[in-house]
Amino acid sequence: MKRFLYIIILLIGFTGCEKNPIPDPDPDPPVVPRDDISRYDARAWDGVKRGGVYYEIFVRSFADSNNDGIGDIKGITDKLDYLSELGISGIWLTPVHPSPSYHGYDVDNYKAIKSEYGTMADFEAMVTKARSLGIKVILDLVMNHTSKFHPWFTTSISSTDNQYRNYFLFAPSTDVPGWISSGKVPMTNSYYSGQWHNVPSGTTSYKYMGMFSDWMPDLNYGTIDTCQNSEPFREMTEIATFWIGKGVDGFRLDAVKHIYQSEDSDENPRFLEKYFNELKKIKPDIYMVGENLTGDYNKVAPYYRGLPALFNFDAWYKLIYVLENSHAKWYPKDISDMSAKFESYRTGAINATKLSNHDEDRTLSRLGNNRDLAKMAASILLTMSGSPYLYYGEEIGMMGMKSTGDENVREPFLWDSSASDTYRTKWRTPQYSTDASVPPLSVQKKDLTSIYRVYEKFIKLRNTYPSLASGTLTYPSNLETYSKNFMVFYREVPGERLMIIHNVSSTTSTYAFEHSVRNAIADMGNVTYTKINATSISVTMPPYSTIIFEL
Ligand SMILES: [Ca+2]
Ligand SMILES: [Ca+2]
Repeated sequence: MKRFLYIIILLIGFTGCEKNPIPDPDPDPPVVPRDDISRYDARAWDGVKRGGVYYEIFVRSFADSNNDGIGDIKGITDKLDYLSELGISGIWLTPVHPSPSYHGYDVDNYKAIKSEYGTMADFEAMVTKARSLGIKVILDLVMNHTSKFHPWFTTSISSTDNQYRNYFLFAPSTDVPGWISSGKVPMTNSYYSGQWHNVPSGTTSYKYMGMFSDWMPDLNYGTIDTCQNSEPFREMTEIATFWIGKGVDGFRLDAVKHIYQSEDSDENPRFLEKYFNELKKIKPDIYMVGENLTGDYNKVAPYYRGLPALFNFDAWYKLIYVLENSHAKWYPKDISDMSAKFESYRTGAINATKLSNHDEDRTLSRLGNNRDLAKMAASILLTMSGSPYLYYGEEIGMMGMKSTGDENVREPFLWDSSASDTYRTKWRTPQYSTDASVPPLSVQKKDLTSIYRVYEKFIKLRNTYPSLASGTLTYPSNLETYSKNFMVFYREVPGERLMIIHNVSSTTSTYAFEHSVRNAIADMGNVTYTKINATSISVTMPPYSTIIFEL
């Protein structure tokens, strides 16, 4: 840490009329393309996908291979080359199973592919190609509930003594609270009337529990001490084993804080621990990332007892604050504190960072359609520690707000201009991401100033430099002396140490410090720097810019 103390911070608002106190031998640097990665000497990427960047695919909206308007598995297969070139290490597919809903988070059959999405053979071919490209595949596993059309449920309601009755939670309509308070309903310790629904046929004098809605009956894993012996637990183990047999690398577990009713008790972490350990017997390197949707990382931390990775919604909410308020300097400390807390529950805890996902407003929309902020968000996400997840379409700045429906943040990916876009899905007419509002991927690939080029650049850097991919995160010890606009941190593995500086503000500033740097390896936003002497340097950072130095 001692080295940090040598940094002398001279953060001076530099608006053109103030004098830069540091002699600048090159006051008029040549104009270069704003996002030209070749300006600085980054190493060439060797093609190894070490960056650990995952890409969430909302299957229905991603790529349509057979022109029926609906995204499908073969469409994903056809676009794996694109994802590979982008440097994606793994893909997370939203549910691919038969389901009555367009989103699939209510499953009718966990061991099949929805016919609209293709066949099991299509799936196997997709996995084979992904593996050949070094891309991992994880599936969404919805363990809290099934669809109300799942045969387990339709059979369970038929009588009180059938073999599936205990798969779900029932109580007599006249006395649901009484049954809960007397402990006759496992997993549940309090009564919320909106979560109990009339059984539609058969045992109609009963109600069943459905946390989210009557379409999604909650599965019954029994008491936490015996859950591993329950039939649903055995079924879910068998289901995961089935997909592992198809070559998948792991699972994204939906709604893990709702499996047992109390989000804050140790029941869900204990349940997940049992489930994860059971599957490790089948696949020792199995990967699982859980969704515990909360704005408080302290509530997520205990879930690392059960799972190796959990999504960090709090990190995204804090980053929004950073970007909207140009208050950046503490963010590396926030992330470092979060990681330390997670590590206290699990050695090697994976901090699954993200911007928006399929349940949230799109990043660009959330940031007021400010493209500079969207680029800055990408640059910070992809240089920070953690295991970043990208939601499909973020890399081209797709837009969408949930206020009039979740579908608005799940719109068709724009591959090409509409006349020549053979893969564009058409199941829904987009409200936000239209030809008029979002340049398609084919256009953005050729545009040095596009949002896409920022994603491409920083994913490539993350794949090239092990320190960016998985290095330790540290930050200067004297953060209080820094301008709030700047985010400065270090990423390090043995033999490689990088210093990353982000200017999260609309003002050009000159950053002067005493530090020996070997060279700059990349920037965003036309950052220039001058070596004053062997141990000091001056950096001029335009608004919303980034520079990475090798130390
Ligand atoms: Ca299709
Ligand atoms: Ca539940």
